[in-house]
Amino acid sequence: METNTLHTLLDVVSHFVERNQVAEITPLGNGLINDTFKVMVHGDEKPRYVLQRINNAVFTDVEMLQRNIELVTGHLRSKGILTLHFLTADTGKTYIKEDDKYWRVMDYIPDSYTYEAVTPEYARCAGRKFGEFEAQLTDLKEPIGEIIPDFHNIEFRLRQLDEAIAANPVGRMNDLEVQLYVEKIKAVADEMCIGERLYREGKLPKRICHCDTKVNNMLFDKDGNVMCIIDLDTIMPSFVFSDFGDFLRSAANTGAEDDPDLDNVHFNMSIFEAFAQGYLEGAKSFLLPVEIEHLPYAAMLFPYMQTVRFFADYINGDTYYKIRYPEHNMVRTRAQWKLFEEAKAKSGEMAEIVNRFAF
Ligand code: GN1
Ligand code: MG
Repeated sequence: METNTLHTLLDVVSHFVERNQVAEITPLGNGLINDTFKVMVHGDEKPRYVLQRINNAVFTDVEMLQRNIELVTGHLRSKGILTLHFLTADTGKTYIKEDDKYWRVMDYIPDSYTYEAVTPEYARCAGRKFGEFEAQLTDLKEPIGEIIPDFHNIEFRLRQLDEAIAANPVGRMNDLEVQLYVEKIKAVADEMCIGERLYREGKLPKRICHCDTKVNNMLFDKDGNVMCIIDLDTIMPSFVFSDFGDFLRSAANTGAEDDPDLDNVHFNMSIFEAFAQGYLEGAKSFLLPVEIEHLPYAAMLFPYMQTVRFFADYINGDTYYKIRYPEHNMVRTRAQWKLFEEAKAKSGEMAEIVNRFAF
């Protein structure tokens, strides 16, 4: 928090709320991109607002970012669905720019909880909610901008990896283990690009998706019901595989995303089964057979894509993801690869489960 002193944070917040209302501002959550804080107001026991510094190296078009979010939240709200609400600043916009930094403030949703791991029961509920979320956005008339172009395009991510390998800016390609991972990743690259091929052939549509359905991007109430889907920055047109795959990448992993002990990392089929059941219920009104058939592929694709992304960042010298120690991105790479291999081994079983619930 070095650059975000309390004084700066107070200055920023005062563009959105009365400065002398604010009692305390402290860090919140563990996202890898934006910096997030909770804001306490005098006389309240629970936080009132969430303050966020938008990472504009990642989200370069903040105007489009907030426009997308306002369109989506407005649409959901008009259907009576609980969603994030952003405060309008004294500039008339839902964000401010100060010293080349971008900030926004949203209402804190009280009595809500986030988890890094869930039970099958919670996963079923999350699946239904993400399926419904996509269904609720199918009739959004205004176009949503592609806030990070090619965000979940695995062909693009593989090209970025190739560029990192060729540039080798910090010499990490000299390591034997790194070279081995390059080989392993390339050996399955072709089969992992089937989604993009189907899209080019006109067989697979894009939908408005959340594109960051990590388990910690949902708020649950104390009984395990999903209250609200959060972290709406990456909402954009994508294959439904994004939302299905990224939830399982985080929730079906019995270990941590960056688990240094690979014996902890397994793909939990009970979570897959429960999530698939919930998701198919929530999304059945619009899903095409080609989307349903490829859900097991989605469960493999996301650990694979995350391996490629963490690995490219490692080779690039850690310029994208926040890291806590020098080898962090390599540790993440190993853990995501292990998860990918397990998911791949279980894809037949996944297909049987999907068929059971879908047809
Ligand atoms: C980032 O911001 P956060 O931590 O929710 C990333 C996701 C990755 C994830 C890996 C904009 O999400 O795509 O899957 O880290 N978001 C962006 O944990 O790159
Ligand atoms: Mg997040």
